[in-house]
Amino acid sequence: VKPYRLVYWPGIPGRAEYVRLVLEEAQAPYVDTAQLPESEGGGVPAVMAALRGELGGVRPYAPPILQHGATVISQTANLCRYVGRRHDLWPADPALDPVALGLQLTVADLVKEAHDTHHPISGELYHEQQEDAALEAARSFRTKRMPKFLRWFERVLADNGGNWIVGDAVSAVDLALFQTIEGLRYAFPRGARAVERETPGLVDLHDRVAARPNVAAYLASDRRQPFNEDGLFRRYPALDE
Ligand SMILES: N[C@@H](CCC(=O)N[C@@H](CS)C(=O)NCC(=O)O)C(=O)O
Repeated sequence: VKPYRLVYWPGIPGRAEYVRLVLEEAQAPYVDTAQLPESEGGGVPAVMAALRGELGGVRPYAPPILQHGATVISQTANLCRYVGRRHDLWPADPALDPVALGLQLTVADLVKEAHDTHHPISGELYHEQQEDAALEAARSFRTKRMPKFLRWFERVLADNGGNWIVGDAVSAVDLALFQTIEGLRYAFPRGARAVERETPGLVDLHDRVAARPNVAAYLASDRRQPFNEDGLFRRYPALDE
């Protein structure tokens, strides 16, 4: 297997974490520029170089970015599918490919809405410049949007037999649901627990993903970065009240 190179901001798990989980579950060889010193081609300069188009191909709009041989691609869901397909972490049935992609993109929608609770006006402003709007956005997210998304995933999981969200085996989409639940629990400890009472199937899926040997080994390693207040999922207690 050609090694993968994942290009992402250092210091936060962020959206790259969705791709890392697929690479780790697959035991695929990869370099993570977020963990690499600048002197070895990592760090912020690696992201900036990729955004300038220096990896070749179409210059990416935003990280995470994946380089694999001559292939240079962006968009988290696209990366998860790309790696997943090469390592049996994506449904092999061609009819299920667009179905899985639809689910993976819906995870991305949920993640974007979770992110936008702390940046409801603009990603170009600091959170501290939009705190009042954030309170409002978070209330709506916790009470309406997050429950709507999670109840829907719960239904889809049940409709598929309860084991995996799509197809008959674990896929990148299951890993993404695991990571999203982790993030929601971090950002909204009270809000997430309240919804989880209604989504026992998703909680069970989360636990079964966490217990997979490759995932468990990754979670216990220093490659797994903790959530923090610079990332996608942030814990601002006021937003969970
Ligand atoms: N839809 C894209 C969003 C990518 C994205 O927003 N990346 C963030 C970091 S997680 C970023 O650096 N964005 C810069 C920007 O949007 O200007 C994806 O899912 O990959």
